[in-house]
Amino acid sequence: MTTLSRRGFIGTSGLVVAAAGAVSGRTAFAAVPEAPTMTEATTQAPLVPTTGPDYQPVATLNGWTLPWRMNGDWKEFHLVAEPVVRELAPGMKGYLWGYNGQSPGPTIEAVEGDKVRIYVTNKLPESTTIHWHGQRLPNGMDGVGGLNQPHIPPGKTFVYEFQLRRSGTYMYHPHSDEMVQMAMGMMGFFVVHPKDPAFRRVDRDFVFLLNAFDIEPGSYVPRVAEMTEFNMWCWNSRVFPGIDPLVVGRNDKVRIRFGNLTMTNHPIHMHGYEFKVSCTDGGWVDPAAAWDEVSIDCAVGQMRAFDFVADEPGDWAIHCHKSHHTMNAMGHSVKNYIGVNKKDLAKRIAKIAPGYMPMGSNGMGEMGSMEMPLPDNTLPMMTGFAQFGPVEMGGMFSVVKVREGLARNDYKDPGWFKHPEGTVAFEYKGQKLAEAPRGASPDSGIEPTEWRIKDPRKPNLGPDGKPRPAAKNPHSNH
Ligand SMILES: [Cu+2]
Repeated sequence: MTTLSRRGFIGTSGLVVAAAGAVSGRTAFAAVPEAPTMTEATTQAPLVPTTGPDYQPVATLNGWTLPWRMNGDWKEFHLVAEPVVRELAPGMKGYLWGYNGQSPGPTIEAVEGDKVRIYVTNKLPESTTIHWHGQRLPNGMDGVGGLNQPHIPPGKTFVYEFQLRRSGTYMYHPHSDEMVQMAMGMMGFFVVHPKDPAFRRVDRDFVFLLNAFDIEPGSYVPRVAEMTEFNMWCWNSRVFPGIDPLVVGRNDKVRIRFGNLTMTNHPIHMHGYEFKVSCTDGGWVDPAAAWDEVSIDCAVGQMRAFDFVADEPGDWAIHCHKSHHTMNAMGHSVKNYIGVNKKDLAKRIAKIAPGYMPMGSNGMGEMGSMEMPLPDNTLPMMTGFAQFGPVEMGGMFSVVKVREGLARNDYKDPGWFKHPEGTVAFEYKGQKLAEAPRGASPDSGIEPTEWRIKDPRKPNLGPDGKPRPAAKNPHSNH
């Protein structure tokens, strides 16, 4: 009997099983298990186990878990390395390389002690391999092309077989033309659940990989030789506002796991809570050895998992604390014009370049609320809207949404947090303030930025939820 474990996908639409005949109508096994493919870039329902030991399945941010079949006592998976089109956020697609239709590839989930057989079919135009980062396994299964095995030529299928000796947090990626293949998006998460279902168990378990691309505005293919100047800082090949929220129930025990396959470190910071690092790619952290943090740095090639109890409801930001990593495409040659009055200059430039608009005299926040003309297939440097206005972010940024009364395994976006009355920062409207005595500050003669909210996808609402009056066009200042 072929049993394809995909009960968790009921109600989701993106899973495509190419060879449906392999599931029904045949009594004998197809030689190679089918290789499902995913068409959606949104977070798919976790894959609840139907056989073997119980575990809380992980939720892959903007990703999915690879279905498997049992063949005797082997758990069989099939990965296909292939070119893919990945939506980084609405409005931008990348022509990447990945596995089974997406970059990153699907998450592999299994249980400590499982014997896994992983078929890898190469549909790339060049050779590849897969390295199982962090796993204890026979040396010949470690996936370094040339060192541990021949490279897998285009069109061929190789088989990896090993027993999962340790539970924990792992990933997979090529060890063959590595620089190009990882810069093109080839990677995936690999979670091994403990044999004892109670060991370090949580209610919600999120996983994602930190990855980065350099895709010139208006183009689709990453520049693979880049070392430092990336312009798309991603979680699972997505950038804000394309990264789904991490939805959790109040008082849930929550784990967030990530691995870094970029060229630099990322201090991941979560608002609202302190947490403890519970696991690395080297294994579980003894609870007695963990201390409270609100940021944890993840170096290149490392993985970290942290745990917390979600006892504070709200919309809590989670992001990389390098501020350039919470931006989308930006020119690094941008000058700092803070304090520079460009009004007269603007008038003169506008005579020869109609529509010229000076930027940056009051900081760059105004860019977060403007609808700027952009080349095709790129994203604004800072963007995204929430209930109080523009979020002025991009890149590695999302929101942990903690809500009362969510059903177990309900990951639907609950919308914005309804703040209890009197718990939101507010404008002082009392007695007019006396001029505070202070030293003279330099006067640039510049008026404060005119506040303007515009999101082509959403109605223009104020904090009271009512439509805002039309704002004066800031482009008409020439
Ligand atoms: Cu970062």
